[in-house]
Amino acid sequence: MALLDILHFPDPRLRTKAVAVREVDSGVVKLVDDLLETMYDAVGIGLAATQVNVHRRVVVVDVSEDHDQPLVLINPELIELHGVEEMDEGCLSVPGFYETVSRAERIRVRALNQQGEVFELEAEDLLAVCIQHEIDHLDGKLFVDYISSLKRQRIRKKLEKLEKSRQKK
Ligand code: K1U
Ligand code: ZN
Repeated sequence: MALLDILHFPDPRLRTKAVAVREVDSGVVKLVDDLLETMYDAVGIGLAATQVNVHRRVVVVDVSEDHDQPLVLINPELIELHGVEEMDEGCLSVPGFYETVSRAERIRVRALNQQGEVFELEAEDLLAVCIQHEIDHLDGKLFVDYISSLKRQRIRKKLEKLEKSRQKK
């Protein structure tokens, strides 16, 4: 397993649309393991392959308190959306910023698991929000796209400044 570098907003690579996985081969299994290791190390509840500059439709999620219930979604598709819920979201690619976003409160998602088998899952609340957030990453979308352009610009400037000061070190 390996720890992968997470891209930060406004890196344009985060805007890449990921391509579907054709076969869950050993490369995809390794990617899943590396995503899980990277997500747990960064203390996140989700991570999409896009965030580590791999443009394949693979995400991992774990919203359990003990970080022991990993969920792997390969080629995830939202097949049902119900209700609306507002929740504060963060993102490992937008470190240090949290904003309120409106999303579906309950969803049904279809995906492949790490064994390449199709499954469907119903989710609500934080799990539903997290899955929608991760699928957005695969489509090159970030939670900051749902907030005002003024707020987004402020976040962009702060993260650019931080990145410049990191590069000087
Ligand atoms: O995609 C990511 O960058 C992961 C992101 C997922 C997410 C968080 C909150 C709402 C929707 C999606 C994170 O995990 S950021 C870290 C974070 O917000 C968090 C960490 C532990 C518990 C609760 C939230
Ligand atoms: Zn994110």
